[in-house]
Amino acid sequence: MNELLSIVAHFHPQGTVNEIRPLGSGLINDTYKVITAEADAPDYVLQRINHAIFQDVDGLQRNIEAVTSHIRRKLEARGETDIDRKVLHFLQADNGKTYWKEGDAYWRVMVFIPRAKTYETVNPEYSYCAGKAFGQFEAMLADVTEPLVETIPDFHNMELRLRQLREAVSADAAGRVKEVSRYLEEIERHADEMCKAERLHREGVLPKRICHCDTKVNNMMFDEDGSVLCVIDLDTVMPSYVFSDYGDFLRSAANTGAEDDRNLDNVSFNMDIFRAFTRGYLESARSFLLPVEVENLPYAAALFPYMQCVRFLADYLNGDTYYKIAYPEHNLVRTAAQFKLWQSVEEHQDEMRAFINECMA
Ligand code: GN1
Ligand code: MG
Repeated sequence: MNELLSIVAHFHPQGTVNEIRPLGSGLINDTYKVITAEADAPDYVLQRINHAIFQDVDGLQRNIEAVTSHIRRKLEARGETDIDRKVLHFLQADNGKTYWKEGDAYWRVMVFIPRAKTYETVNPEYSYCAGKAFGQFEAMLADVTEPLVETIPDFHNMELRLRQLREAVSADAAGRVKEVSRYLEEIERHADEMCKAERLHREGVLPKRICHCDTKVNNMMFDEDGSVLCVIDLDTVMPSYVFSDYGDFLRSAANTGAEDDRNLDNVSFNMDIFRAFTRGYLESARSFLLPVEVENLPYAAALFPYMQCVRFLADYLNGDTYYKIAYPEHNLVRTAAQFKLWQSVEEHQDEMRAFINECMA
């Protein structure tokens, strides 16, 4: 607590800090809530940025500042109210930056958004709102002029993720390859078709746009009435295919089970969530989406559980060096659950295509 307090002090929050306690369920950064004593002083969120993963912290924070100030200007121009609950606000530290380096750790502080909720699961009504919100998020960011860095280069590049898996298989650092052959075979059988986005991009037909790239359902803040306040966890905001935001939301929200469900009978693709989210997303994004982007949304829905399966499996084979785990076989359980979800998504390809055509008609 004392160490955390002295870090927070570099950001000069309003009020007196009463308590600092762990917050959220992210797999990458360490997050705390900073609670102040006075009723009129805001609470804050303190985060240690995982700079083993985000190696260019300065570039990362410059991205976030560009994006949040851009959104703030748009909301002001639109005459929105309650703007401080609709876009994140990062405090400046003594060094004039929105992060502070202490020893070899990097920290940042943002204002805590009061009376907002996050969910691990959502109903169709909330999914519709989420779809609209992500479409609007992408639309608002279409005219950012500052060049953004890729905070993790090639983050959602399926070819790279497969290469990393193959390297993990060859190294077999944890001696686990023998346990996972059934996953490896099935992944390899579909590898080419899953790398379609990279091919379309090389052919010059699929653009990169500024996307959020971590649209898990728990990265959205909802207001008490179910409307979306804002999206959080902006570390991965960078140029990518729109498939990223569309696919990763469905991967998390349309899973009838948990991301790491041990009971695979719980895991399947929920078409009601799919329909509601897609309807919302297309309403706000159809004005800028190209036909190639719309046509490939069912592919995107399959791509993300597939990619996440590949990433969890690679981490399992590497001996759990990337994702936080709660028990030794956690990454294998996650792999199995994402694998099952991917298979379930594949069964719905035709139905998804028909629904999207209906929405676009
Ligand atoms: C990580 O930070 P968090 O927990 O929201 C990961 C995502 C994965 C997700 C899987 C930088 O997100 O890409 O989809 O876990 N973020 C990074 O739950 O790798
Ligand atoms: Mg998160």
